[in-house]
Amino acid sequence: MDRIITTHGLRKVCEPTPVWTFTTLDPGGLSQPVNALVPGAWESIPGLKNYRGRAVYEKQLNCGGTLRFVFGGVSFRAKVFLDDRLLARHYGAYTAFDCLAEDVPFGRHTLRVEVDNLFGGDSALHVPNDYYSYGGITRPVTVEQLGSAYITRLHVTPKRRGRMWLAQVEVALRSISDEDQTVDVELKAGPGAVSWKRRSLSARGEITLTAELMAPGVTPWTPENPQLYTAEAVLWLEGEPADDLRDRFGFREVKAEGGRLLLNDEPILIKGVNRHEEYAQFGCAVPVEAMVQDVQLMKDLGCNLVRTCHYPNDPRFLDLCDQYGLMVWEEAHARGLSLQQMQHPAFMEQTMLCIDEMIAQHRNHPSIILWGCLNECDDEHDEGAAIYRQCFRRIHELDASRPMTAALLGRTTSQVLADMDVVSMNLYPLWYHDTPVSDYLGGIKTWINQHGGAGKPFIVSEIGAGAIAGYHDPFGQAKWSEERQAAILREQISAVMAHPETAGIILWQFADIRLDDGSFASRPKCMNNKGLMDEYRRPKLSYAAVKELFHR
Ligand code: ADA
Repeated sequence: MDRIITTHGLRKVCEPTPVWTFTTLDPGGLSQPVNALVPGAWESIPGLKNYRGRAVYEKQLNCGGTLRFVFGGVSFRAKVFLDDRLLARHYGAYTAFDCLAEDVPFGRHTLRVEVDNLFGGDSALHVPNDYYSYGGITRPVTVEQLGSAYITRLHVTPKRRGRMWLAQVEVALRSISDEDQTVDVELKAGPGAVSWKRRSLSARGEITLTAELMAPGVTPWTPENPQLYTAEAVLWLEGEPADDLRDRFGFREVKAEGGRLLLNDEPILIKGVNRHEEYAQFGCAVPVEAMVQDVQLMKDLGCNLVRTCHYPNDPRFLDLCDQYGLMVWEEAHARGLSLQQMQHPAFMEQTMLCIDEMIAQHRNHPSIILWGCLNECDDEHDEGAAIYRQCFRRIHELDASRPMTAALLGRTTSQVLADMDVVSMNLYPLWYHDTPVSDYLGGIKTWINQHGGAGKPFIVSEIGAGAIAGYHDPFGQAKWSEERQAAILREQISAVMAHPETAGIILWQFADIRLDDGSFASRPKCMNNKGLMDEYRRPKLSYAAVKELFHR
């Protein structure tokens, strides 16, 4: 299923069985249809490791009535058809989308999804990059059966007033009937409850109900004690419970104040890793078992935060972070785009869509303490800086309850420091250049303070070094050896932790990741090899070095 929690007790939800018929349409594909796993990346199918093109997934379903199809993630363009009727189109691999099919006669129907992962054309965010843009239906698909109205959204925002916790709740309903209806809604959120009686829901209309609930006696969510609560909304039609939606949330407050990041008013020092959602033979369709293991490995390393570089993650991973007490910096999709790439005609629309979907879909997760966007894009020209500001504004408009940030390229040219809640920079001393870490960090921080970043928390959002797993130099001198990587990480971590003005460090990166073949000349094995582990999570020497320093 699409979550590790139950989101509906009343609404009928099923997951189609996992084997779909799969046909490639372009050269380099397969000569005939095969069985393929959903969710799955097609690169896992023998012969398709490098397939970039179009493909069709088909599934026979026995269904009828009013159906809602929810796609957790399709990489990276999708067109959804039910019996040849186009229901939806979506761009972007890393957020969910849904579509409705009304009055479907009960019987056998074909769900067809046309998918492609072709670069170029309208694609502004998925471009050849320092990670791989996979192909396929890569996150779970669910099919829901709806009545004449349903709950589209349930958001809970924890608030603190003095010593008292409150839950601000928002429930949205949509009618899928041609007649006006009168509805009742009941909502519970932790210890609080509210009900709305006899509300009018016009034909095909939508309403949003809001309330502020007191939450006496609750235990706040912290990484050490990740206490979670359930919120549940029930929609009543004609005196009968007709639909429901549940989610989990936590009571916690995040603030950026006086140069520090505060969680429930306590300063936090971030010790984190950057994790790409990817696992050796499964590509970006990471099985939940491997997600659990990743979270356990991060806890073992002594991490308190994971950054979902460079896109929103599978909600099952976020559920696990909520539950295990791992804080999250969740980031909208975009990595290293030049001004010209940011001026692609589709860039703004695709970026805003990703921000909107990420926040709407993930905002209840208490583990998310920071929203991020636009990793290392153009922030030094007026036009690029203006785009950063638009994204920051959009994030704040949608959710002002968390600080926002962006991992900037570590250079002294940024124009957006004054616009961010938290200043973050990616720095690679001792890897891409040999400046001693503390000199480099000191210089950058002084510049930040003089250019709009003074008084804001400062995070080193990436730092690290490469190593080819299994390549050794007992003297620790050879570039790409495990020994040298471990030695560099020791120096980097010690210097950042010793700097009085840093709110934390996020290492690049958790595990090695795959790249396009185009990277062969600069990235050995066509991988980004700066992982503390290889792509199968086999630890390099740096794992133990980081573990020791992070547990101090
Ligand atoms: C950047 C970028 C990462 C990765 C890293 C590296 O900081 O944000 O995606 O490419 O550099 O390995 O050089």
